[in-house]
Amino acid sequence: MDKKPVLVILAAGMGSRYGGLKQIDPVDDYGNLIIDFSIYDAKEAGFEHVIFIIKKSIETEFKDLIGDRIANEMEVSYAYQEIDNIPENFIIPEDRIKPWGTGHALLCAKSVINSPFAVINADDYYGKKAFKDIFQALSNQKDGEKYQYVMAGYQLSQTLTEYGHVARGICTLDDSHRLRKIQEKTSIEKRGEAAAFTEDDGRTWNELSADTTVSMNFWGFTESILDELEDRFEKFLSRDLPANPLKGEFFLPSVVDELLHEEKAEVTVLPSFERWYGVTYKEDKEAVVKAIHEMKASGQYPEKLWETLSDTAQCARITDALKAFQFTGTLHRCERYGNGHINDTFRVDMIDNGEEHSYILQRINHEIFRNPKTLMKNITRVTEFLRERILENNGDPERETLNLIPDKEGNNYFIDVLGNYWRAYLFITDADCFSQIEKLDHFYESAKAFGRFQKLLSGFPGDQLYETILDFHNTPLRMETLKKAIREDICGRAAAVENEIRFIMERESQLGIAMELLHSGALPLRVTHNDTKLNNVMIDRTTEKGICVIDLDTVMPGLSIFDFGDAIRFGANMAAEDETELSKVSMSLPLFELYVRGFMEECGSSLTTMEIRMLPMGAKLMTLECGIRFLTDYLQGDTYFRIHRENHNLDRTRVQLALVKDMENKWKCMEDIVDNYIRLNWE
Ligand code: ADP
Ligand code: GN1
Ligand code: MG
Repeated sequence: MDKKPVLVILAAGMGSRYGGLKQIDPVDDYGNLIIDFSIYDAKEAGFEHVIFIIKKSIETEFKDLIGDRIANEMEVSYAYQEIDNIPENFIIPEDRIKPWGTGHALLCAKSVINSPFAVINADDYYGKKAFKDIFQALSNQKDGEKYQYVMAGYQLSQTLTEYGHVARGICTLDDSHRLRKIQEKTSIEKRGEAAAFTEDDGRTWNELSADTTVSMNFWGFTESILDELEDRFEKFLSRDLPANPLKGEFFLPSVVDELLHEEKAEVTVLPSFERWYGVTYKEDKEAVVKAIHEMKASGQYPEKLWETLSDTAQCARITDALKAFQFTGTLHRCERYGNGHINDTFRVDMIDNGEEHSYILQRINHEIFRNPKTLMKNITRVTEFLRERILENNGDPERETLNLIPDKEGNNYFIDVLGNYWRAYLFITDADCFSQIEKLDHFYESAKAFGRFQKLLSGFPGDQLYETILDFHNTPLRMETLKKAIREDICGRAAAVENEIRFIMERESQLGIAMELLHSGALPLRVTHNDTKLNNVMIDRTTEKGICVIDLDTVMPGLSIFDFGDAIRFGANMAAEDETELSKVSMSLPLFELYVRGFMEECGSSLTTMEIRMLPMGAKLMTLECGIRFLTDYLQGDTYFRIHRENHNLDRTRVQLALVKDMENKWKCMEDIVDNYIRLNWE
């Protein structure tokens, strides 16, 4: 049986003060909450298992925002505090909504606790020392004649706020640091260096000295407390509740106090002189953020805290972003959207006078796009240019190109307090994005859309575009990065991917073909999309035409064969980009032919014969390059492409390489398709 001390976190009331967990403000630039710092300290002190006590109603949100991320670091279990979780012979008073209190919360975790355990509140910052002391005490403690418990004792002056009153457990100690009694005072105010409390709404005040020991609800118990809680909760329900049926609470410290009076328990107080931090009042937040910042600067915490930072944590400021943009109406729904590997994308639905207005809200991945402001300049220019062309062709610019929504200050992006960049677009309704071909025609239509995109942008001055990612499709350079990742092998994964590395190395001499033709002038530099996956084009549900090319982050000077090639890599593959059954991977020649036709019909007349002849090579190079990039990311610890499972980037690599192999087998046919097309249509 697990007898190592575990950490129990009272989190059932978390977020209730803010109207939801997502509204809790992070306390650093990485979206971490106070609870993250407590868990970090607990892990450092030796705890390996956390039990969260939460309400069922917040379960999904809790796991999303906190639990799943912590599960990467510690063993995580859950217990649920519900108001109807009371002994059978009792009836919940009518109109009772208030939970039954901290004693009841802990009781709800009885079945999952089977070792000594520490208890903390989710919202309080306790400091490293308290975790170390409590863990050590629990590791050595056993009940004797009396139950042996511990408590972290804080100095009252270290736990007050400037901004209002607080509730604290006032402790009386004996000479050997044992707790004699603990009394909850709910209205304590700071008075200079000391404090005072009132129990009659401020008519009279009783002074408290600065060094009074107080409890912040950080306890260390043996399992014995759980039986005591069970027993006493029944007594509370029958004896105390009738006097206050709607508000009466069963408090953990009161139970400890009773046990002390009955001389059943001994509580050793472990003194902490550290400062407590919490956000009782919104004005407290600034001090917490500052303290965390300073503790990071002095090396007490690493910058990022956790290695794996959840997307949700990164997006913790979405509420600010939602308020920042000029959306019409009031918020109805906001949820994660799409299958992009790079940005955090949300669909936002607003309601105005019964009418729905939908938008796409994106947090730009600024780790990848290092200069989001210039990126947004590109997108603004490109969409304005396309808008004019679409109007000239009597099209509908609201559906045929992306439409940026400005923020309330008129900017095309919004920067939140964590330094995240957000942008918003009109949501293109009644259209779909496909991750795999469902209908042949859709692929043809996507080819036409990307071909048209290329043609429409042919008049766009390429020198006005910033390179949002340098050397994006410089395949030989991508190869150098892979070699570096193999040499450094920071995750120790290289040995296991020898076959994949060999496959790529065997083709190294081919990687520079396109770059050489560019440098010799044989292939012209154009304005291209550079990320022509099928799911970066929207297909109209009614007309089934490729209506709008999206994901404009990489619109830059580039090669037309790359736009063609990347689309083949993704859309002409009979398997998904991350298929694990490699026998399903194959490049469909009919799909290849279809794409050649659609692409050429739209932009063929503006391509040179050399460009057209090199289309198959574009497909092969883009597939190899993508395999190189996925493998590099796998070796470097999956920091670039968003992954959804273990070895995801390795699975993606293997698909790309299998596809390259299949293209090599079909090479002659691919060239024939293109040659035939030239012969029939151009000669
Ligand atoms: P990423 O760079 O992460 O791929 P995208 O800009 O491609 O981000 O957006 C991700 C997904 O969001 C797209 O594949 C598409 O499904 C959806 N999406 C993006 N923009 C729009 C839009 N304006 N209207 C409807 N859906 C969109
Ligand atoms: C990324 O952003 P998204 O998911 O459409 C990547 C492409 C890769 C593709 C592989 C900016 O595209 O270059 O080919 O994943 N985009 C960026 O699926 O790196
Ligand atoms: Mg995309």
